[in-house]
Amino acid sequence: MSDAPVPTGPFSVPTRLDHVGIACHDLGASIEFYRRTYGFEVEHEEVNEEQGVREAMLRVNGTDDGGATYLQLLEPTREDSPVAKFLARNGEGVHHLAFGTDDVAASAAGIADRGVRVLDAEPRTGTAGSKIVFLHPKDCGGVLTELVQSSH
Ligand code: V0V
Ligand code: CO
Repeated sequence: MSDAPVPTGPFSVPTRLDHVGIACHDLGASIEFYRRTYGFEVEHEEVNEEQGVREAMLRVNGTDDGGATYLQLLEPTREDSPVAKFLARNGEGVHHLAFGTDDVAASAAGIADRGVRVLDAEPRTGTAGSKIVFLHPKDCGGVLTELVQSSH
């Protein structure tokens, strides 16, 4: 066991699992799989040109901070995008985890202080106007990790 303190503050710690990002070749087919198999419905769909994805958010459950937990289905819009690269290497599957926080910049700064590389110097625009940053998977046990602050 490490002697390092468990982070409880003063930085803004993530409070929930916001979404699991899943890379797929065909967004429509993937949406249909989750609808048919589990009954999950699309709450929001958009194209994010900066990230090179067409994506759908499927609500799984609400959370006690008033947020929710989603599956985020991701289809690449261009060959040089992170999701296209991931699909070429691994095929379809889990691409990232996203933790929800009330203050993404403060959370990222606190996590950077703990020696984890934050890939975005400034938060970028995520789904439905949210603010997002990514943490390097090599510093997170092989898990590409996102921090997200929702717009509402
Ligand atoms: C790459 N690697 C991963 C990974 N992608 N490991 C775990 N999970 C992933 N998803 C590993 C890869 O196997 C290599 O390991 C190493 O990282 C370098 O990967 P690379 O693809 O060759 O190189 P990079 O450095 O060009 O790209 C990797 C990173 C990139 C993670 C830096 O994908 C990135 O910046 N991702 C953040 C943006 C993103 O993913 N956007 C799409 C979701 P070895 O072979 O060296 O061991 S957009 C989204 O979620 C939105 C909009 C939202 O939530 O609202
Ligand atoms: Co995401």
